[in-house]
Formats: sequence, structure tokens, C-alpha cells
Amino acid sequence: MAQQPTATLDIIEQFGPHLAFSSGTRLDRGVEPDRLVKTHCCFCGQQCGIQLKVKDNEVIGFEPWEEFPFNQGMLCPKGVKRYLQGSHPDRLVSAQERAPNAPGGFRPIDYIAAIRRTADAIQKIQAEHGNGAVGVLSGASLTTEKTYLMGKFARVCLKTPFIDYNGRLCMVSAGAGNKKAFGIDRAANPWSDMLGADVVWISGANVAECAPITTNYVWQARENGAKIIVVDPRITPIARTCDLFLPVKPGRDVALFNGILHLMIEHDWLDHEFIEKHTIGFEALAESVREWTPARTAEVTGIAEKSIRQAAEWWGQAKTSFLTHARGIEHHSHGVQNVLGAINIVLASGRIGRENCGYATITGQANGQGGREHGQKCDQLPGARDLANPEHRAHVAKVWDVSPDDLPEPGVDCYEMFRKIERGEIRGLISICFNPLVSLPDNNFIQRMLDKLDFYVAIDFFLNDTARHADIVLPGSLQEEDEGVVTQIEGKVIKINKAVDPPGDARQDWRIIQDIAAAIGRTHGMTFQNPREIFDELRRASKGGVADYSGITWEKIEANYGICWPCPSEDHPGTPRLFELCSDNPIAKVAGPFYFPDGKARFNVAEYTPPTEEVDSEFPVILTTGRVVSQFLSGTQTRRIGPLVEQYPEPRVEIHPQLAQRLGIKEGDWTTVASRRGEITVRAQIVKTIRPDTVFVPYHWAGVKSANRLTISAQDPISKIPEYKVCAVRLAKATAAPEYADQLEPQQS
Ligand SMILES: Nc1nc2c(c(=O)[nH]1)N[C@H]1C(S)=C(S)[C@@H](COP(=O)(O)OP(=O)(O)OC[C@H]3O[C@@H](n4cnc5c(=O)[nH]c(N)nc54)[C@H](O)[C@@H]3O)O[C@H]1N2
Ligand SMILES: Nc1nc2c(c(=O)[nH]1)N[C@H]1C(S)=C(S)[C@@H](COP(=O)(O)OP(=O)(O)OC[C@H]3O[C@@H](n4cnc5c(=O)[nH]c(N)nc54)[C@H](O)[C@@H]3O)O[C@H]1N2
Ligand code: SF4
Ligand SMILES: [Mo]
Repeated sequence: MAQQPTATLDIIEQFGPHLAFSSGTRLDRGVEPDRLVKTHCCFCGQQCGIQLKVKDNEVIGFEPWEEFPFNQGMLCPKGVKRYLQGSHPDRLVSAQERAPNAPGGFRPIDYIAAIRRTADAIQKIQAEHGNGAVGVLSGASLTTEKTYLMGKFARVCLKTPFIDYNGRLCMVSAGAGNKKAFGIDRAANPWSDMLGADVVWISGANVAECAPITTNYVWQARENGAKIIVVDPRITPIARTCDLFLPVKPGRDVALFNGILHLMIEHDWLDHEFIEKHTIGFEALAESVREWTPARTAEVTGIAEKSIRQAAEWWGQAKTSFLTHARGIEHHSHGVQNVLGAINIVLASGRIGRENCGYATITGQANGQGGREHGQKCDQLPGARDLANPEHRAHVAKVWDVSPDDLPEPGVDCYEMFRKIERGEIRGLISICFNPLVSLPDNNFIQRMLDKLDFYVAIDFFLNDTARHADIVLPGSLQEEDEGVVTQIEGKVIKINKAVDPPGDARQDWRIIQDIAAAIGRTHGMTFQNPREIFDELRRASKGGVADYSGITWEKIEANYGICWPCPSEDHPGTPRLFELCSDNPIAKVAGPFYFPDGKARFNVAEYTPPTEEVDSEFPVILTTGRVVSQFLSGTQTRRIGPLVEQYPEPRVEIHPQLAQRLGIKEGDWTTVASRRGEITVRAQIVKTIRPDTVFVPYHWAGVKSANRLTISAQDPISKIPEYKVCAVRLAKATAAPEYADQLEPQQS
């Protein structure tokens, strides 16, 4: 048996009740809370249950919530420290307006005056250039009620087609692949199905750092005898405890999946009955993978033929299995093809829709699931309906009390919105819960576009890096300052409970949006008194859609630790496992487990194409980007939490010793990483855990430390996800330390 990895152990050791009393909490200084509020972590899609300790309208610490089934009291380092945000000195407690001569470039402004300036600017731009000249960027860390409101705000109030969200950078390749194959976009199984699997297959997911609680499920499966297969260009902490590691060359996963299917067909490791009864399209797929012999697969993927054969044998012969993937296979210009490749080997095995037989993408953001269901996507209406579908438009228009003809047509993805700014088509921008200057690829372009706007308003609780380019910043709410629902990694709708009121002039996000609507004189459907009213309308709007929430109530959620959608009536228990063969799902017009009219799943030919930018003599090394355990996304939140900054204070570039030696770079050397789009200088971290042809930089920092200065804006043609996981770079020892080297103390917490 492999040793448990130290890095993972560090994480696991931080789990547990004793942590409630660990360093830094006010409780340590003897302050007793007034009350405990059961709610969830504000960060990743696992949505661990947590109890916040509240004293005098301040969150002062936390207690584990051991009864919550998913995490049973365990938390990762971010969940442990999240409560430090509310009292942070940078917390926005008033509206701000740009004032070049003021310290920091902004000065406080009366909230009502800020709303008035915003409304005047929107009205002026729309009067001069049309409704579509104002765009909206929204986010999947918001509660589902807010995401629903944002979609309605854009279509009904602003009457603009141009709204999209930061899940475009995250969940859309998985979503598009799942919709094509299954007709529905949700994890198919509860995580407990992992525990009885013979094989757990993990592709492109740094489980221990990015979905830390899932580590426990994988390890329990392993204790129960499962074989763990990990596919990643880096030996991540979870890979250090796996049974088979496949060090794929970035951008080649679809070739691997096709090669595995080739061997499954050759050895007849197929579930013929399942394929016959419940799927269509197998013959065409089988034909397409004939060329993916083990030798060719090995050549393209960079994985040894022996390992490919071993993986196929374990996968092919398993009786039960769970396949999961995350952004490692999805952040590609052929991300959807990678996902389809993964689904093909699941469907061919027939191991789905049953106990211990599962498939799931690992959701990223807090509400990465709920945030992609109810209409903040550019082509979507609530209930995961399609904006282009006349029946779907008619249903939602009725709930919204507007004519279907008044609903705009589908808009464009969030990166394309920046290209529209370049062409002068979008001139005003409203952003909430999104930090595109850090998180979008090739972000020198994003910065120029922000400065080109006639008017930009950002809604956030911190002055994030993008908001620094705004004309007005409106002080929004932290997760613990509002209530509503989110949908976690398994498709379970759970309840976020309010612990404290927003401080000063800060407002709950849904109030701010409705204040803007009122100030531009378009209040139709924008007069909700509280999130519960929004949720009740959302239930009606989603009724009969794929993501049917109509039978879910807040009370039912609280009584059951969450309810999985679809849940079409109040007496329906919800659907923890999709595709059960006995399922009578409302979409299938004939009996069948999948969400198409014929009830059958689709095999899709998954085409291999190389990444958009291949290495060459000028830029000879592959750059891939991602995360570290102690930082979260664009870092707006976690770069302000001292104990997390101390764990990983600045970006580093991971380099294999062979490559480092060739380049004359040593551990800790300042190293310049340059691509065709820009360069950054960061310290080198020499590690044996990465392919020698690849380097890795985490992306949680802004400006001169931003990995997205290097990345390419190539996108998947179907999902429009950016290709964050592959571009070509060159590296050299820096001629001088960067300017930021002087200010490297951990930030204040
Ligand atoms: N600590 C922490 N946790 C987080 C987040 C965070 O910012 N910090 N963010 C949350 C969000 S929004 C998301 S989306 C998830 C992301 O969770 P993950 O997808 O697990 O994280 P990433 O680091 O983006 O990438 C995962 C892995 O993909 C590998 N990889 C790179 N290229 C390829 C490739 O071509 N093929 C394969 N097979 N693997 C490849 C990388 O080496 C990396 O180990 O994490 C969530 N949890
Ligand atoms: N190079 C590279 N780039 C990447 C990735 C990668 O792997 N590599 N990953 C991509 C992925 S998967 C993702 S998800 C994106 C994320 O990219 P972003 O969405 O830009 O990142 P966040 O840090 O979540 O930014 C959200 C902002 O919303 C604010 N916020 C959070 N909650 C709330 C709320 O409830 N209300 C309000 N008003 N504001 C709130 C935060 O303070 C923060 O400023 O980054 C993408 N970018
Ligand atoms: S960041 Fe994710 S794993 Fe960590 S405590 Fe929060 S929800 Fe749980
Ligand atoms: Mo994400």
C-alpha cells in the first residue's frame, strides 16, 4: 500500500472539532458567542456544513456541524478561516466612486447618490446605443435566488441579451457534455456511491487541495478495496495514494479515453444489454476509436502503453465504479470532447444509475451547480431551460408576466462580451461576484477593455482588482449576511442561513439590484421583499424544466439536510441518484432513465484535436495553471486572510528538476515565465511531481503576479470555456528580482 502523502495529511490533520478553538479566533480571548448559526462554507462547491459563532452582529468563529452528512464536521483550512472576512479592514461599508486624486483612487459616496449615478448612466447608454449596450456579469458564489434575480434583471428590467457568469470559466464544458450525453447537467450520484466502488477513476482533479472533503470519500473507498486511478500531469497529493497514476501530457485526455474504449471493445469488457436498451450511437463511436490503439494512445498522451492497458483492464473488469473529473480535463479548447470521452467509457461499462456505480464532475464554486441552472447563463432560462426554445420562453414569460416576444434572444459568453466592448457594442457594464481582471485569460486585454467602457459599476464586499477600474462600487453582502439556497456538489439543494446584518451602508445583493431597477423606473417583477419570495417564484419558473425545484421548500431542506433536484412536487423526496433504471423522470415521454424524450443516453464521437497553442522552439514548455489549497479563485477573499496567506504567500512556478537543470534554475530562483501574451516573474519551486515538459503556476494573484497574463484566450467552440490548462511558454532565470519582492510580508488579517 502506498504511503499517505504528507501534503494531504497536513490538510486532514486540520480537520475536526479541536480546530474550533485554534489560533486567531476571538473565542481564544474569552469571548462567548450569543448564538450558533447552522449554515455552509462560502468557498468551494462541497458546501461543508459549519456553525458560525455570532456575537453582537459579528461572526467571531465557528463550531463544527457534525450532524451534516456530507462533511460530518470536517473542514479544510479555508473553511476554518472564512469567518475572518467580515471584520477585515478592507470590507466595503459604503458605496465608492472613482476619484483619481483620492487615496486609493476612490472616495465614499452616499448609497442613494451612487444608485442614482448608476441608473443615470445605464439610461443614457441605453437611450443612445440601445438596450444591448449594457452588459451584466454575474457569479456562481451567489445564492440561487440571486442568480435567478440576475437573469430576470437582465432580460426583464434592462432588456439586454448580454448577461453571462463566471461559471463560464468553470462548469460549462462539463455541463455541455452532460447535456449532450444525458440530457441533464448534474452529478449523477451521491458521493456515498464512491465508497462501494471497485475502481475510482479521477481525471484532472486535484482532489486533496481543491475538493478536500472528497479526499475522505476516496480514501474510504480505498479502505474498502477500491483501486484508485489518477490522471494528471502532476503527482498531486491524491495521486500519491493512488494505485495507478497516468501522467498525461496536458490537453490529451480525450485520446486516453478513446484508447481505453478501444481496449474495452477489443476485450469485450462492455455491458451489451445496457448499451442496447438504454443508449444510442455506439456503433459510430466504436468505429471512431478503432484508430486509438494502445501504441497511438501512448504516443499522443505521453503515458506508457503498459499503464494504459492496466487502466483499461481495471476499468473494464470492474463490477462497480465511480468516474470523476474536474477542470483538468475541462479547461481546454476541446474540453467538451474530453468530457464526452469520459462519459463514453462510463456508458460503455453500463455502470451508472445504480448503487456504487457513478459518474460526476466535481463542482467548483460554492453554488457552481445552482448558479448554472436558473438563467444567469447567456442562453438559459430558469429550470435549465433554453432561451432559444419557444416553449421554454412561453413558460417563463408567463411566470414573469411579460410577453415571450419581449424576452431578448440568447447573448454571448463573458469573454465575447469583452470583445463586444472592444467593438464599441457594449459600453456599460454591471458586475457582481466576478473578478474578470484576474480570472479571465490574456488579462492585459481585459484591463484595456475595462478602461474603454463609458460606465462600469461593480457590486462586491471588497474592492476587488476589477472593481478598481469601476466608476462606482456598490457594497454588497457576504454570504453570512443573507439567506437563500445553493446546490452542492451532489446536486443537493441546501440552505444558507443569515448570521449577521450587512455593516454600515452595505446591502444584501438582491436589494442593490432592485434599487437599481427602481432608480431606472423599471420595477416590473423586481419588487421582492425577501429571498423567500424570490425562491417561491423560482420554484414556479423551474416547474416542468429539467432542473425542477417546484417541490422543494426551505423547510423541507432544513428537515432533510438538503433535497436533491429534480423534485417535481412537495410530496416528492427529491432525486439523489439520477438515471435509476426504475426512474420515471418527467422529461422522458416514454419510460427510460435518461433525460431525452426516448429516455436513452447518447454516445458521442469524441474528437481529438491538439491544444490551440503547441510548443515550438521559441516557446518550448507547456504551461498549465490551477490552484493551491489555501487560496481561493481570484484571491479577493483568501489573499486577505493572514493565516491562509502565510501558507502560500505568492505564486511560484513548479518545475521538474530535469527542466530546471537544463535552464540553470535552482529552488527559489526568481524565474521569468513568458508567453506570446505577457510575462511574469515568480520564484521557482523545483519538484519531481510534474512532467518534465510542463510547468504549473497557480492563478490566485493579480497584476504582475497573474498567471492569466500568460494564458491564451482560445475557447472551446461548444462550451466557450477558456483553455487555461495549456499554452506555450519559455522560462529563464530572471535578470533581477521583481519590484514586488520588497513587499513580501504576509498581508494583514
Ligand atoms: N483550494 C482551492 N479549492 C478550490 C478552488 C480554489 O481556488 N482553491 N476553486 C474551486 C473551483 S471554482 C474549482 S473550478 C475547483 C477546481 O478544482 P480542480 O479542477 O481539481 O483544480 P485545478 O487546479 O484547476 O486543476 C486540477 C488538476 O488538473 C491538472 N491538469 C492540468 N492540465 C491537465 C490535463 O490536460 N489533463 C488532466 N487530466 N489534468 C490536467 C492540474 O495539474 C491539476 O492538478 O476547485 C474548487 N476548490
Ligand atoms: N489561469 C486560470 N484562470 C482561471 C482558472 C484556472 O484554473 N486557471 N479557473 C477559472 C475558474 S474554474 C473560475 S470558477 C474562475 C473564478 O473567477 P472569479 O469569479 O473572477 O473569481 P472570484 O475570486 O470568485 O471572484 C468573485 C468576486 O466575487 C466576490 N463575491 C463572492 N461572493 C459574493 C457574494 O455573495 N456577493 C457579492 N456581491 N460578491 C461576492 C468576491 O469578493 C470576488 O471579488 O476563475 C477562472 N480562472
Ligand atoms: S473550501 Fe470547500 S472543502 Fe474547504 S471547508 Fe469550504 S466547502 Fe469545505
Ligand atoms: Mo471554478
